[in-house]
Amino acid sequence: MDANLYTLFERHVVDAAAPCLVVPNGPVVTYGEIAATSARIAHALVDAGAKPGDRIAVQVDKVPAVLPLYLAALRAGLVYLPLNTGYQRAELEHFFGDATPRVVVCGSDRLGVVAATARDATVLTLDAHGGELLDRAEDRDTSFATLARAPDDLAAILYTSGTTGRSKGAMLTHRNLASNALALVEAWGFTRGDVLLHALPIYHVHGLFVAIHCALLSGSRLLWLPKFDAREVTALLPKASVMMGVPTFYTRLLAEPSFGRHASDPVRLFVSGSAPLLPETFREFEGRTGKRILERYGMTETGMITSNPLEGERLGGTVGPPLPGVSVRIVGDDGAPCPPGAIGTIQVMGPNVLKGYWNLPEKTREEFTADGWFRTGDMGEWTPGGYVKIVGRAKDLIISGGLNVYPKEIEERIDAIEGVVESAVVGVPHPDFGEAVTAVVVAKSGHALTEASIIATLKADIAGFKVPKRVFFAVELPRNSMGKVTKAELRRRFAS
Ligand code: MCA
Ligand code: AMP
Repeated sequence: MDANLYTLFERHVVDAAAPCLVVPNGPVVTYGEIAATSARIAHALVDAGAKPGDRIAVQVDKVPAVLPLYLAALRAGLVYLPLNTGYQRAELEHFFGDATPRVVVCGSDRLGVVAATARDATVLTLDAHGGELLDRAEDRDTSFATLARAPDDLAAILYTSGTTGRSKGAMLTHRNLASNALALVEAWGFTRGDVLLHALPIYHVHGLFVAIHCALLSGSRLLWLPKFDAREVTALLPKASVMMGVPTFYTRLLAEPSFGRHASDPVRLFVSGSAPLLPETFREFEGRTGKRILERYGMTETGMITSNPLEGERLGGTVGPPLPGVSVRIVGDDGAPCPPGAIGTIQVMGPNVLKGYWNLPEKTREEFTADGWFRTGDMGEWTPGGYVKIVGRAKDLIISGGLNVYPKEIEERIDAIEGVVESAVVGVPHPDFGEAVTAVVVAKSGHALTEASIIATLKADIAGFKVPKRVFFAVELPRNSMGKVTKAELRRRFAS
């Protein structure tokens, strides 16, 4: 049987005239129109030379046409490779060099840098008002024979940064995405009547797969916002029934004076994930709205792993039990399963777990145990009731506003700046982003470096969210007896 994820979506469309994507004060796009546009775009991509299995990289603003573009890629059997719009030249060079996309779709403001970095690809523009991709698609047929795919064929590659400082491409199959989407629709009770307020970016698992797939598989509608703005979201929430967000969305809503029961009462479900939701945010939100945020836990490599329940008790500070079909184990240093209350590393197995890392068979082997479990790099424990509680990370990772930053990548860039002896990058608590990327730099004597000059140098090369919010200078970095920089000490020292 055809395992193409698009075929699964198509099977769930009961009313082609029903709205699928609604832009406030803008167009309403029906399921039928999305299908027709995706067919036209699929023809245009095939004409551009894209063959099944080819990668199509997409670095565009959150314009409505991204949705049919994503579906067109699935229909044509291509491998969708979404890229954060903040990525700069150095990052793009790595992604394009590694994934060798056949087609790159980008905003016209990015055309110069994309054309210079994706040399062997056909580059097509896509903006709010059109672009070459839509020009080429315009007169094409509104039907397209979706290519049959096997369950293990790739649907997407999502780059995720790593401890080595180099991003690696997580290969996600049609089975990975379909199994997770079906589990979430069931677990979160999505039905045709739902309206999902969508303010997340569409180049990560959260906004692209978790949110969009829930809507497409339930025939519900997406209330499509280009980005999160607390006041606008407060005004629109009465029109929605579900909102998904990172913890920063919730802290910003709580800081918004107009946010209260008028906004939250019509919403049946608030979901949070991608970063830890502080217990005080969970409590404050319940106090203000009478509703408990449903926190879930996931990874790019695995999709969603656990979720607090829709019915039943949602516990702040926990991420709930494993989703149906997903197995989780928490193991100690000796590899033995931990009893409730004992901390260990979290491992996952199931149809949701990635096929491997693109071009990195060795890395793929490392991240799986001998008996086939995927190592998340997160530390956790079971509650007596079978919920997972995440207590920390074994990996040296900073999560800022739901976006991952690996210190090593930033340290390498800072160390390459003239006048720097060495550096250490840590995450310190931040009221808005949860954690803030913070650098501590040891400079050569007589250097002319300043905090502003280091930040400016980094901004030219890498995405803004990775650039340290603060840079401090130190005479030396604290080290333990093994000579390793003691980051815990730096975090303590610079926490305030
Ligand atoms: C933007 N900036 C940030 C961040 N976002 N700095 C640190 N951390 C961030 N997350 C910087 C920009 O570079 C810019 O810097 C300045 O802030 C303003 O940019 P702007 O775009 O206006 O920011 P914003 O609109 O306030 O965005 C903050 C945000 C956004 C709403 C929290 O980052 C966001 O939507 N985050 C969600 C990320 C997400 O979807 N994560 C899911 C990953 P300057 O002014 O200096 O240029 S998937 C995942 O993690 C797994 C699978 C899971 O479980 O979901
Ligand atoms: P990413 O690589 O962007 O997919 O981020 C995945 C990582 O985000 C996980 O390994 C966790 O460290 C973190 N994460 C996701 N959801 C949660 C959550 N609800 N609580 C704590 N950490 C989370």
